[in-house]
Amino acid sequence: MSTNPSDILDLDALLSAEERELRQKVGDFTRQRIKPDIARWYEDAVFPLELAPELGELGVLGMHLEGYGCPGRSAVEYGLAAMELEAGDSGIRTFVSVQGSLAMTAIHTWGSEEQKQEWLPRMAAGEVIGCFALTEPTAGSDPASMATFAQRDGTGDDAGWVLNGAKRWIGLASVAGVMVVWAMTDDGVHGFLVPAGTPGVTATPITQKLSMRASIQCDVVFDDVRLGPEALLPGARGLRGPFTCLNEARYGIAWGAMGAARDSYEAALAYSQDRLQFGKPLAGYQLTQEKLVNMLVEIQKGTLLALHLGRLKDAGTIRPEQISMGKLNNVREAIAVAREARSVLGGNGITTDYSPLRHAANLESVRTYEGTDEVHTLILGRHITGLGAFH
Ligand code: TGC
Repeated sequence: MSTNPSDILDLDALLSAEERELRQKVGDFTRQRIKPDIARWYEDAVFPLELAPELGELGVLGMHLEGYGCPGRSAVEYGLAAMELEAGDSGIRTFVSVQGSLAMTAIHTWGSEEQKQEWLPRMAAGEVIGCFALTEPTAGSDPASMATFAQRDGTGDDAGWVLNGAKRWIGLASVAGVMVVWAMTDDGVHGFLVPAGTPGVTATPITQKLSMRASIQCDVVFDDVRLGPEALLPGARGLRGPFTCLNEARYGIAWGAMGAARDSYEAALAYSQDRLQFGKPLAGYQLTQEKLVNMLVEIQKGTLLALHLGRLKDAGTIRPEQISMGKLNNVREAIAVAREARSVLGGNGITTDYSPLRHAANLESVRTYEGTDEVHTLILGRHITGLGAFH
């Protein structure tokens, strides 16, 4: 039986010794390398770039991918790592997701042998940062309406491409060594690898953010960007290309959100046991206990859901609507937990001395990217009714 009184369902017993060891290792990293500085990074709106090679060393970049220097760990281990990192901050887990689940997965799944050899080992080591450019200023939930266009630059097999358009909210774009860019062509949507420094590409960080401040999201413009034929991801055709990568990232979020929720709960529990009001600890009041219990119930249920999805993923049977349920539920509940935790902290909860309001603000982004609550609701609605209600 778990010795942790907050593990009421004894979820620890559902993990193997190897999984618990991985969780401990990534949790230690979060406690030693993220938590001591995260408030300052958040206030200063700084993404700690120096963590990239350390995260590579930790083995969490492209950790579920096989070969090419990638760690080849299980889906459950990847999920546990996402949960531990997001207990530090959603911005750090987002970096790991964009790098591994999106950019590296795109290259691993759809790239040529040369593209995999060129980029994946250095990305797994955190020496090269990748980004994933799908969303546009006017195409968020509806990527099929993207306007970014890649035109053939000549004819024949050695013809390259000319890329024009704009992308928005692209994580890590201004520090990326390689961009995975999804663009419309005369033959439908295709993916392209655009190395840093390619003429005609500009990436500008979006600075007016009240969420994800220890992270970078950019506007990216492609102005007559000339690419060779080798830039094309040969395996990807149509929106199935990017959506396959989004499945990976959405899965990781279902776990990660529970890390932010757990950290918020733990902050509220500790504070309530310490803080005296009207002569006794806050934790001794019925209203506080109800809040703590409600938080814990959702965290345990959400973690169990994430673990179930992980086991399905490792068995190779997971379906997109199952991932949608995990992402929708766990982010929605994590925000509620973080906000409730903030209320236990009273006025002190609005400072960066405590994590819950920072987590709640971050989770506003998490519930918006990789498919909004509304998109995942409608994916589930279509699944149960057979009727698409997107438009
Ligand atoms: P539909 O047009 O029917 O399908 C297009 C093609 O895609 C396939 N497909 C999937 N394949 C794999 N996994 C999935 N989950 C898939 N969903 C669809 C589908 O089979 C079809 O393939 P094919 O070969 O027949 O052409 O599209 P739909 O009606 O299923 O989708 C509608 C909707 C609204 C659900 C979809 O457009 C959607 O999911 N929209 C949300 C887009 C989204 O999540 N955007 C997030 C942007 S990326 C991001 O946020 C990264 S942020 C990280 C950072 O950079 O910081």
